[in-house]
Parts: sequence; structure tokens; C-alpha cells
Amino acid sequence: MTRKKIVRPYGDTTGDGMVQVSFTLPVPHDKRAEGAALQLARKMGMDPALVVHAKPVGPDFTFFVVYGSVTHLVDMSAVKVLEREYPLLTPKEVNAAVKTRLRREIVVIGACIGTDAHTVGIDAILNIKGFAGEKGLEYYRELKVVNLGAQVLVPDLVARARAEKADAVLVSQVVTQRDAHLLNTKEMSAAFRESYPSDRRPLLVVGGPRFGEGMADELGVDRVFTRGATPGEVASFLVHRIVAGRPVTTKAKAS
Ligand code: B12
Repeated sequence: MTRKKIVRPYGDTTGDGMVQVSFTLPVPHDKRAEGAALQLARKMGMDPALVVHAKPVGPDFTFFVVYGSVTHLVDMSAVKVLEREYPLLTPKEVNAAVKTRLRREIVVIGACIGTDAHTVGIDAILNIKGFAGEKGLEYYRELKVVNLGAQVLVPDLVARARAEKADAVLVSQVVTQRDAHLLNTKEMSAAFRESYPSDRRPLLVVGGPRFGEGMADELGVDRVFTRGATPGEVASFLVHRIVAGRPVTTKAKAS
């Protein structure tokens, strides 16, 4: 199969450019509101565009779904993504690497910080029941997991990380209203930098559905995981960053 360099969205026929978008405008629902939705769609590069759904949300707002063909092209050669730079390991391989190279457990602290109470994501990664058919980090014999749950204050997280001698701190942020996920994460990473010498700081990992994988530097963390992240990916990353460079020790090899 030849790889195309320039592509367009596919709707009914190849390359017809059809897309569907939804948004809300702060106007009451009437014909003028639908005209406003079409104007926005055209400015977004949809031409022709069609309002296929419009529903009032209270007296002053309208929710729209608009369907149409976009005029823009995608240049595949200019697409930039973050490739996983470490191998995916099985739980057995993770345990063996930690046991033979670190010769102690990796201590992992997890929490939702700020006012965020969405714990399902962090639990998917940490709880033994796991996610997407993979067991969570609690299942790994060589990982000690301390899950602090929801709405943890940053100073409390730092204090607990110090008390537990954490190797890695895993933070979840789901709510994005007023950029809470970005602000909370920056506050967290700044607090760890202030509280630890740079060579002793635990690995800082943040996750949530509305982060971009390429945001780590901007947020001051070591890694960002996003939609669909699995426990195995996270465990493999921990091995890669905490354990992989260390030599295998003879004593542990024999046990
Ligand atoms: C369940 C849910 C709730 C539950 C949460 C229960 C709980 N214990 O978690 C309840 C009912 C409490 C709730 C409350 C609220 N919710 Co709510 N909720 C949801 C919902 C429906 C599902 C979220 C979820 O569980 N996803 C499943 C998990 C598995 O996915 P995930 O979080 O993305 O996690 C994966 C990855 O992102 C990643 N990951 C996540 N965290 C981490 C961390 C690390 C370290 C790593 C490595 C990976 C990782 O790994 C996971 C597995 O792949 C979403 C809508 C949706 N469909 O997503 C709204 C949603 C998140 N909620 C929303 C809102 C607004 C609220 C409320 C403010 C509503 C209100 N007005 O009261 C409150 C806020 C409460 C609070 N203080 O936080 C909005 C957020 C909008 C925004 N822009 O911020 C959403 C998007 C709904 C919407 N469309 O409006 N909610």
C-alpha cells in the first residue's frame, strides 16, 4: 500500500473532506442563530456547511452540530508526534527488572489534586483491577502503590511523597475548566522542585484526557499520559526511567 502524503477527511467518498463539529453559541435558538453557526463553520474552513442539529440550551444558548466539507489539506510529512522511547514490558519483565537492578520496591504515590474528584482515571492505572484488560500497578509485586484518592492538596502530596520516599508521583487531572489541569500541574511540579534537591526529586508523571503528550516541559513534569493510557505503558516507563540504566546484581540474579 502506498502511503499518501496529502490527505483529506473521508465521508461518503474518498477525499470528499466531510467533517462534523459541535459547539454552543451564546444566542437564543432561532434562524439567526443557525446563520451564525454557519458563518462560524465557513470561517473554520467548512464549505459547503450544513446545520444538521440545533437545540436550545436554556433561553440564551444554542447547541449545534454542523456537517460539511473542509477546504484544508493535511500534509502527513509535517505531522509531529511523540514516539514511545522505551519498550513495553510484561508485568513479569517489570518485576524482574526492578528486582535484579534496583533490589528494592519502586514506591509510587498517586492522587487527583486540586478540587478534582475524577478518580476513575488514576484508579484505572493503579488499582489491581486495571484497565483495558491489563492489571493495574498494585498487581506488580515489585511496585508499592499508595493511592491517596481525590482532592489532595499539593503540600499534602509533597509531604506524603517525602514520608514514603516515593520514586514516582502520579497525578491525575480531568477537569479542565479555566485551565485548572494546567495550573494545578504547574503548581505541583514547582512544589516538588522547591522541596527536593534536583537529583533526589521523584519522577513526576501527570495524566488525563485533555493533556497533550508533548506538554511535559511546559508543565515541568517528566511525562504526560493521556487518553487510553494503560498500566503496562506506565509501569514500563517507570522501569525505563528509574531502573533501566542500572546493572543487574549477582545476588538478586541468584534468588
Ligand atoms: C465519571 C464522571 C464524573 C464522576 C466522577 C467519579 C469518580 N470517582 O471519578 C462524578 C459524578 C463525581 C463527576 C463529577 C463532576 N464532573 Co465529571 N465526568 C465523569 C465522566 C462521565 C467520565 C470520566 C471517567 O471516569 N472517564 C474514564 C477514565 C478511565 O478515563 P480518564 O479519566 O480519561 O483516564 C484515562 C486517561 O486519561 C489516563 N489517565 C487519567 N489520569 C491519569 C493519571 C496518570 C498518572 C496516568 C499515567 C494516566 C492517567 O489513564 C486513564 C485510562 O486510560 C466525564 C465525561 C467523559 N465521558 O469523559 C465527566 C467530566 C469529566 N466531568 C465534568 C464535570 C464538569 C464534572 C463536575 C464539575 C460536574 C458538576 N457540575 O458538579 C463534577 C466535578 C467534581 C469534581 N470536584 O471534580 C466534565 C469536565 C469538563 C471540563 N472541561 O473540565 C466532563 C468532561 C463531562 C462534560 N462533558 O461536561 N464526574
